[in-house]
Amino acid sequence: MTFVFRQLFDPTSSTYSYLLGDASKGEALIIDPVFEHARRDAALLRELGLRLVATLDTHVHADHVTGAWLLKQRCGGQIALAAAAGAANADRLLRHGDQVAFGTRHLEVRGTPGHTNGCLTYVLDDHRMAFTGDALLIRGCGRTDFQQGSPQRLYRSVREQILSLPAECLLYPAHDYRGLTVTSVAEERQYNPRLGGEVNEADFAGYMNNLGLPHPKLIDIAVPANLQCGRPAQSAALPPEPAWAPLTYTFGGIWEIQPSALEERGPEVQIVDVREPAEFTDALGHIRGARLLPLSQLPQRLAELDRQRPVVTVCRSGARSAQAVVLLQKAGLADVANLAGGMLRWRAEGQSVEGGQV
Ligand SMILES: N[C@@H](CCC(=O)N[C@@H](CS)C(=O)NCC(=O)O)C(=O)O
Ligand SMILES: [Fe+2]
Repeated sequence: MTFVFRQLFDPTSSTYSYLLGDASKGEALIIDPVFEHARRDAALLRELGLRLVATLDTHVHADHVTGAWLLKQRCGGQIALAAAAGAANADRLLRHGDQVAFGTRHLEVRGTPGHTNGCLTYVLDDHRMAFTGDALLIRGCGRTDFQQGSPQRLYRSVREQILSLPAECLLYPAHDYRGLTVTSVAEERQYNPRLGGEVNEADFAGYMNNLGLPHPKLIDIAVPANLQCGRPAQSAALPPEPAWAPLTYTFGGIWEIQPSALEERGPEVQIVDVREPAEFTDALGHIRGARLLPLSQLPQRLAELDRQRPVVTVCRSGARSAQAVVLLQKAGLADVANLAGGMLRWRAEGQSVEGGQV
């Protein structure tokens, strides 16, 4: 068996990325990479001995930034997505009927607009697997209320291009919010409550026009970023990889550390909590050894930090502490990272605190 297949997950946006490879030729594609996971994905390619031929986005995502541009910088290969997506910085603009090769294998490109007008589904050459993006989700489908969405177009796309595949064809979506990982044409034909069974186009449109979902939290950042294929504005000066901890570079241009990685670092790291004094001792508590330095006082109190040791900034959700990272970087500190998700994620992951309530 020379076909390599890996399903990868981004817990922040519940996005799946997919690595497909032909080991006999050492070539791979990645579908829907996520910006913050470019390092993970590059490491996996290296470990599997695969060269990245291209990244393929299924559409211009509204909830996360694509890793296409960052992976190209790290691994080479082309950036590909739909011509109809209207994005800059792509190397290859795909249309219905195109093929994207990796080694001796290829994906067929099918236009499946409706969630956005640039949505594509990628079907493996033997029709055993298809990557549906948000056109078809497991027992669901992408919303149609922004980015030129249209329930009528989505209905036809799914019925004509996806549910027309062989019954046993496995369907891999761009997201699942409940922990399911894969479905099949047969299952979705029978059980998809929006698009399966006897549901007709008018039923579907009525359903979709009344979903009433809140907009994705990151839509105002993600859509413009993805229209650049994930190339940051400050891309000329991509920083070198810090060695002091396994950090993730965010599209906003700062380094983040996960709770478990911070816990492992121990006392060599200075933890700076930038919340207000009352928050430091409220129900969330604070991390053992953290020093309280409210964001508003940080510029005046820089001298209290040891410039020889790495600094991790913390707040409630990770937003104010991201500002603190920018401030400390501007002040010339070299090794600074933000605690991803702040105290909320720290607590959610079961890390211990001082002064809080269980
Ligand atoms: N809560 C999520 C948004 C979820 C969302 O709207 N997802 C889009 C795909 S980008 C969708 O089509 N969801 C369909 C559904 O949830 O039924 C966020 O804030 O990022
Ligand atoms: Fe989407």
